[in-house]
Amino acid sequence: MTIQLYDLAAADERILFSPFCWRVRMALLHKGLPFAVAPWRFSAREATAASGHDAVPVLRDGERWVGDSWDIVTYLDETYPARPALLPPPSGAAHARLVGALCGSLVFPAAVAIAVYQAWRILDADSQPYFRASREKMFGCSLEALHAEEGEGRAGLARALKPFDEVLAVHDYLGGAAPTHADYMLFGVLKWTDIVSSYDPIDHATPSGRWFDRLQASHGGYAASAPTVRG
Ligand SMILES: N[C@@H](CCC(=O)N[C@@H](CS)C(=O)NCC(=O)O)C(=O)O
Repeated sequence: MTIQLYDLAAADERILFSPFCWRVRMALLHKGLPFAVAPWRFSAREATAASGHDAVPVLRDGERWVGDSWDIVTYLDETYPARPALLPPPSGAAHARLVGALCGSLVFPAAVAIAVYQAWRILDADSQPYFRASREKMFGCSLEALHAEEGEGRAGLARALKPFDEVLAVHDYLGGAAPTHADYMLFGVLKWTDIVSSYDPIDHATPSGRWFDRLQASHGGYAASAPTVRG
């Protein structure tokens, strides 16, 4: 049975934008595992109720449900060891966790200013009140107050990506010559901003911008061809 990936959808169900789901989507492509995407909404969670998880991504592989993007990635490496490793031993897991931690302290705060208000705008009407209330509680301010206009949004993201620019000026990928899950940890966050933002948030002339474009083009241009609010 094909793996099912339950993935957060906008009102337009072709627009799938969750940073955590993008991490998993790139991981599935990396493993070369066929999968089908099942659109999921905050207002309609029944499809994953049996999984015991109240957030996406959730993966269904045969009879097995797996939730949480990190747990899914470790599951994929454990279950499909003959396919390319996402967290290659001995250091792959620690390396990807380090990138995840840098995302948490640097990149997510910059991305939140670009993406959270703009994500609310594209949700289905039934999901919007929940999303607004939960995120305003999480961030302690209105979605509008959180939002950065284009100049400020792009500058904030560029600043957050400086440490990655230093690495990616020398190495094609955070994994070195080829991507690992360390790359997808960062890519997921940037892809979220790329999909929901009315302006292109990424400076494509920087090392991290060129790296983003390389990953966009990978797997037959899979990520590059994903619909965004800009088309
Ligand atoms: N730590 C989780 C976070 C997943 C997460 O927060 N997903 C969001 C969508 S981007 C969600 O489904 N939230 C459910 C909610 O807010 O009720 C992971 O890495 O998978």
